[in-house]
Amino acid sequence: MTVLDPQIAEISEQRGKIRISEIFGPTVQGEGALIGVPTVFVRTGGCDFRCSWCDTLYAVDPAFRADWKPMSATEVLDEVKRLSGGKPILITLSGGNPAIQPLGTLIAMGKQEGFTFAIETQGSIARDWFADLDYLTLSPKPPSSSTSFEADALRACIDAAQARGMLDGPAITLKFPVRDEADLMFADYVRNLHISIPVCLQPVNTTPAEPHPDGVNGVDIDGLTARYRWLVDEVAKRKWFDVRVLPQWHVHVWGNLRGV
Ligand code: MET
Repeated sequence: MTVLDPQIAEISEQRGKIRISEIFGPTVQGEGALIGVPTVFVRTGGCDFRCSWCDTLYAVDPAFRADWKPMSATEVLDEVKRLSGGKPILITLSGGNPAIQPLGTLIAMGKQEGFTFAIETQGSIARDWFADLDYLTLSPKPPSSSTSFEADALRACIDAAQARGMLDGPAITLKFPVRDEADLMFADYVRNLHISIPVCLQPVNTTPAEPHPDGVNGVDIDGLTARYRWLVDEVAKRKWFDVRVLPQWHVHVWGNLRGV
């Protein structure tokens, strides 16, 4: 009798499956170009980055790995349908870095049934299924995140999304979290590498893990509002009239609460 190594058994069982941290909604997208749009979030587990101010460590830190459930595309879509009452809705793929996961089948299956797809990713890993998305948010991480930026990887993401031509691919946005002057300079540098791509700037929630006594569910709302005002002043001063300055509206409404 051949006994299959349990680890190998687990790997072959999980092949093709998507590691899911959480699926929730319907709610609205709280930030970026699709702010306010009704959506169901599919949050995957695992990330190639570890940002200093990460607001979703439970989907990033391997310490939470046991909470990430391998699911097939059919299982994910069934759960989204259960939440949406069977009605097609925008599915927002986030993470972690969802680009790590095998999401091509889910996107193809969902589109056949009328669902639309957006993804939130840092732009470090390009996938050919980016071309099948409706919306691609690329969020390069600035110096305050303490991660390093690879211009070639970001370009590869844009090229993958536009592989069938610019007009056939997803609507792309560059979304920059900004904490300080150095982050602003970074955003300016990167946006100038891709001048045709619309830009959103948003203040960073710098204390996602340190509850603030007077805030909304632990968030320093006054601090965020002050950073938003600073960002508007900077954009005005620099005459960046082609960018959008947006809050992380979900943080103002729900704080760091999960599942909203
Ligand atoms: N990693 C993705 C991004 O950078 C998802 C949100 S960040 C936790 O946009």
